[in-house]
Amino acid sequence: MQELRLVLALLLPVAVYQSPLPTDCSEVYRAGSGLDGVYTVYPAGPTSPVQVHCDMSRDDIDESAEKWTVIQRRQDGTVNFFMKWDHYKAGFGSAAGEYWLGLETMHLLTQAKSYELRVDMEDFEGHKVYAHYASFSVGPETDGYRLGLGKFLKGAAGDSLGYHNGHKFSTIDKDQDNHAGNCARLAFGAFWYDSCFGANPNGVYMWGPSAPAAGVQWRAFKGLDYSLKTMIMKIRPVAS
Ligand SMILES: [Ca+2]
Repeated sequence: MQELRLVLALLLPVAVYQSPLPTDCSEVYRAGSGLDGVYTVYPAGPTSPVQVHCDMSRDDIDESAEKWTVIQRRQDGTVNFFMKWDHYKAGFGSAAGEYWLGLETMHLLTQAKSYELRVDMEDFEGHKVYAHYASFSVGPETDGYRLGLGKFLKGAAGDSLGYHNGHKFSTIDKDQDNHAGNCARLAFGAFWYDSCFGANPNGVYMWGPSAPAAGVQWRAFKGLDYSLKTMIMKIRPVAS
């Protein structure tokens, strides 16, 4: 009897039910957290926690129950985005402020579920617009973290990202673009450059009017000589 008790005591901790760890903000929301803010998610499993900003607000247009996971955010120039490949792969910045989630995490998320993308942006005069795309995925590193983008659905920002669809990611130290030169170096950023860009969300933060092709830019909204105040890329599961 004594022995049996011992065996039970040893087995008990293993038998405790473990609730599944959230992989994105939609799952955080379903687990009962309804406020905007920073949460820990586990796209690569229990040993690899990742901090993200969750936008739990109800979309004013759609009534989707799915919630947005922010994968990139610019808002005040406090984080240096002119970084090399390893940083863009792993992610950098702070989920409470400006950050890049990381290409590997984006790949893990978007290969596990189908996601859509919305890019929110604002200029220094207070004009807020967005661009909404039907799908968003990032391929494996072995294929250069290639961008898979669905069709432009709506948004007054206009479509400046479609030009980047199907291209590999490029950084100053890893040129995978279609330009004879190095787009990351020319645009002072890192992105899914073609030859080179319509949008440059990871460009240098410049507080408004900027030198052409260097700031935080979205061509169809403010042209290529204006650096935006905010740029936020966020994804959510496609409602099934
Ligand atoms: Ca090149």
